[in-house]
Amino acid sequence: MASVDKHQVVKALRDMSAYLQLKGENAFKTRAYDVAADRIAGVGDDLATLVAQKRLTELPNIGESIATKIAELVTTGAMPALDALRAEFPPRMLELLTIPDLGPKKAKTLFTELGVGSIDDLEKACAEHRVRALKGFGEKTEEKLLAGIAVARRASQGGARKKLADVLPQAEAALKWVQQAPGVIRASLGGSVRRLRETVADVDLIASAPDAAPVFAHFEKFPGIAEVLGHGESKSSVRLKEGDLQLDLRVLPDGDFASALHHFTGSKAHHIHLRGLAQDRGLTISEWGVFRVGAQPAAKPGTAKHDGAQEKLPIHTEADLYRLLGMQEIPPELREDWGEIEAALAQQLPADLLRQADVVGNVHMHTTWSDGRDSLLAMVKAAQALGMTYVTVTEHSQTSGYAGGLTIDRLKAQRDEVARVQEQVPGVTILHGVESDILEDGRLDYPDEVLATLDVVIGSIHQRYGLDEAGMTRRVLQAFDNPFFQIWGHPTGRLLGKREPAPLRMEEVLDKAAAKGIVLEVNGCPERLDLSAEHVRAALKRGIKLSVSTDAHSTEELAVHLPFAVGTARKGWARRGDVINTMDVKGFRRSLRAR
Ligand code: DGT
Ligand code: CA
Ligand code: ZN
Repeated sequence: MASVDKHQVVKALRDMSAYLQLKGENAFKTRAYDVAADRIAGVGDDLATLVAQKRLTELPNIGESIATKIAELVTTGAMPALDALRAEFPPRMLELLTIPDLGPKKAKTLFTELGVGSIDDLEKACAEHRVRALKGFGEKTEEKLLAGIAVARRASQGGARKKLADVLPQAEAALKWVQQAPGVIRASLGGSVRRLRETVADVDLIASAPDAAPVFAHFEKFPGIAEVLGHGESKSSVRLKEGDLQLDLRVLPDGDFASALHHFTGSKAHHIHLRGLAQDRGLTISEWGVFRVGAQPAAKPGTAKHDGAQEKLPIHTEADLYRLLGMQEIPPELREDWGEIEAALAQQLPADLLRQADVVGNVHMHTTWSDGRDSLLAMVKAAQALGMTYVTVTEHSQTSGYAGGLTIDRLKAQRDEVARVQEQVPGVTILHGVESDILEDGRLDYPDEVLATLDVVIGSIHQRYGLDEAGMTRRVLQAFDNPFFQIWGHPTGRLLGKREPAPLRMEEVLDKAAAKGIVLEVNGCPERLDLSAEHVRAALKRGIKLSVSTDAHSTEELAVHLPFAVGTARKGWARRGDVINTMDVKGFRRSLRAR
């Protein structure tokens, strides 16, 4: 029997669907393959056994025809129907479908009209302006495709990095599981997840126990594991079914825990810088611990691993390690070599880095008045349950008709609802605001006399993302001139893995925001995380104030989004005093630009 694993079967079924779509087959037929792929991906039993016992069709959504093809692949290593389809197109045809916004119909046209059969071909065709000449395509499409190519390339190079929010729940569940393993003394997440990077490649876990074997045995029974990828003396790697996520667990004696945790937390750049400093002090830091370099390098046998290093120094906590180097302990989120090492040496790390408990006001939320899922009353009560003392209700504005944006009359009518709910929930101050579109010419979406009636005005871009850098920059600068513009919502408009940040001359825009007293939002919606941590840093250097916003469209999102806003702000070095919704409602209102 050919050794074909479930993964290959799933991929073959997905490819079948993609090729059939390229050929213009009807949606029922192509969807059947996708549904089958999902089904196979979730099968717990051994596929070869299912095939041998001819029980594939017992699975829901798997019919005779698809079952036969799967059986062929599993038993012979080939799926003739797929090979036939593949032969009709250039070998790299399917990579075109990894470009955002490029569906099978358009890909087919590009192929038949221009002979485009790969991402490289498409790039060339765009550069030579051959794409815009096609019917249904244009100059804008060409630009979009070029941007999409960049996204697709980055995704494939990074092995498709995953959004932090998609990974964190699984990572935390795995950590809990490991903590329950026999003999475990300490356990922690490490790597990019612990550093709260916005995207991550995999999950690193570190645990200490007197004996690693029983910990690994327990770990490898974690529900949801698709396969064990590898298993060594101190490391086990598994792949989860959900999201194809890889988990790496390291288990060490407790004496090595802190230095290993430090090592596997990273970042690489932080380590490299730190190791240079250590060397100057006669120390070496490695995966194995911290060592004082001896007078006679590499003299003793059995120490070859740490060339010339002899005395192993006791490190019980990460703070011990930093103390040895004469530094403040650096919080994991800051370990990117963005200047944190210099600051820690000078004892000048931000002392009051923002914490979630500091946040007392919920900024930016939507209710059933626009595209939110829950009523104002439900949202306010939920915010109160989370410890908020005030909220800003900020629906979409009239231009965003697709999102239930409010006409002037509806906006006025909402005042009554705000007053009613305020009576019902006196403990939470409700500020009535709006999330106004920034129109293409930089105007806001309501006349000044309407904006003047509101407590809070957030300005956001929701449409016309196609402007070039000059146009987009002009648009935002213009908007800042409106005296009613107070908070800049999800500033770059990026959607992780889907839409690039709007092209902006950010330095110039931040300078003007600082001069005008505009507050910048750190939007905690997991697809956005906008501002990014890097931009938070750049804004803070100019003295700009921030709002950590939930942009919640439901009561659940109030709770789920806040930690991501806080984490992103922290990663950008935001202190409590930099964030206006850590203040009480009076302080919050005073921090908004006066008009
Ligand atoms: P990721 O997985 O790409 O989202 O990012 P990380 O930072 O989690 O990277 P990963 O999983 O490859 O490795 C975890 C940590 O282990 C990393 O942050 C630092 C440490 N590490 C791994 N490889 C190296 C290396 O070659 N040199 C040094 N100094 N540290 C390394
Ligand atoms: Ca990692
Ligand atoms: Zn918005």
